[in-house]
Amino acid sequence: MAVGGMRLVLLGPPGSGKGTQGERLAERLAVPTISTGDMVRAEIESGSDLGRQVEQIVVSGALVEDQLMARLVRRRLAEPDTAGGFLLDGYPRTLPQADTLASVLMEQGRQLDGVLMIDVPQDELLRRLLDRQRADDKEEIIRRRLEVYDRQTKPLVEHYRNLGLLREIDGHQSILEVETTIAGVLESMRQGVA
Ligand code: B4P
Repeated sequence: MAVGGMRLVLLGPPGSGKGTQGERLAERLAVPTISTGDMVRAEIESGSDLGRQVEQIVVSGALVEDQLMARLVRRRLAEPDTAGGFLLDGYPRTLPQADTLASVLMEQGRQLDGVLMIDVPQDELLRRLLDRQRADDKEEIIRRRLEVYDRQTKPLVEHYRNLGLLREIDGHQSILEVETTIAGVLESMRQGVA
């Protein structure tokens, strides 16, 4: 498996470092990052009707509906820059989204190489997100997002473990240490030992 051509998913609770590591990793692997959080925020910033609708969902701590995310991700994965691999940051976040992703990739004759699950204890997640102060980072909303993660996204861990794709990363380390851990995991995937 060529590291440069990898098709990866970054999975983890809000504040686990998906966005932070995604940027570093995409540069290292020379593949585009597809951050659905960034896509959603861009839609909101555009001031479109859709953006206004989506904003209410995001600031409530809930997830945007699966069908809308499916449209955005399907369109993005059809772009030619993803032909040499990609890093999905924040997608899928529900089991139906995982099914959509599998179908889109199957239609394109591709499949995932791995799912990197970044694990961080809940009190540390709260601390990081309270420090960040984004519009959806008020304590009450953060707690809701963590509950939504437990209910809707956590089942993906078992799903991808059963598919043999899951690679668990200890995210409760410095940003640099997490980056080094991920690099080690990717290297062992490349050598076919993980
Ligand atoms: P996201 O943008 O994906 O929100 P996030 O989970 O909070 O971001 P992330 O987890 O990447 O942040 P990071 O840890 O890097 O989504 C926002 C919203 O969009 C969602 O709530 C949802 O409504 C909607 N949405 C997105 N995708 C969707 C989908 N597929 N379906 C439905 N809805 C969707 O950063 C957090 C902080 O921690 C930063 O300040 C960072 O500096 C810090 N940090 C990171 N690593 C650290 C470390 N090792 N040590 C200390 N601090 C660290």
